[in-house]
Amino acid sequence: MPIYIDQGDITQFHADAIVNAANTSLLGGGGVDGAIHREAGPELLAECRTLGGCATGEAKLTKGYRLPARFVIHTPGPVWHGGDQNEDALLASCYRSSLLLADAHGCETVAFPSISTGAYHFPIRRAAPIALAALREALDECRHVQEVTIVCHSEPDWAVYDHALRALEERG
Ligand code: AR6
Repeated sequence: MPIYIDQGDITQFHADAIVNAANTSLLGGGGVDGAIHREAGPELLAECRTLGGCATGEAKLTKGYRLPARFVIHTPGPVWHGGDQNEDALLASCYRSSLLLADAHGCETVAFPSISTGAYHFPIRRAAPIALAALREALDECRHVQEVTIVCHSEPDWAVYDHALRALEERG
């Protein structure tokens, strides 16, 4: 399965597209969103201002400006409200929408952060298998994407995704 788990700073990752765990305004914020805007430079915010925001679970694409990545795909993840507010389906939709949008722009390599598991408090042990299953399913529909990497910021987060990937591979 062409899905890999890495640890580091996604802003430094060399891929055709990196995904941003954004908010619905698409006008920047903290966490990985703040880091991506800082590294990309002010042109990124200028382009984001033209997009008119984005619904939770959907995705919009911009250029990557000063980032190594050619494109940034912005997707607002669900805020965790306890699990009965459609959070699982919305999270899966973030991964699916982002991957299909990257594919529609001819991307071969795409990197994701762990969407919603920071400021939005989605429990990471629940998020990881949802993310991986959604990516695996969407990969079947891709014409261009050949490699997807989830770039975890911390070692404990990396371990959660690595474990979830092994479990998915073992189940086949
Ligand atoms: N590279 C990779 N992962 C990172 C990086 C980085 N440079 N920095 C943080 N992370 P969060 P959310 C990880 O809070 O939960 C923003 O203000 C972080 O450790 O960035 O979807 C937006 O504007 C965590 O595992 O995103 C929204 O308002 C993961 O990225 C809100 O936060 C996601 O944490 C979105 O919250």
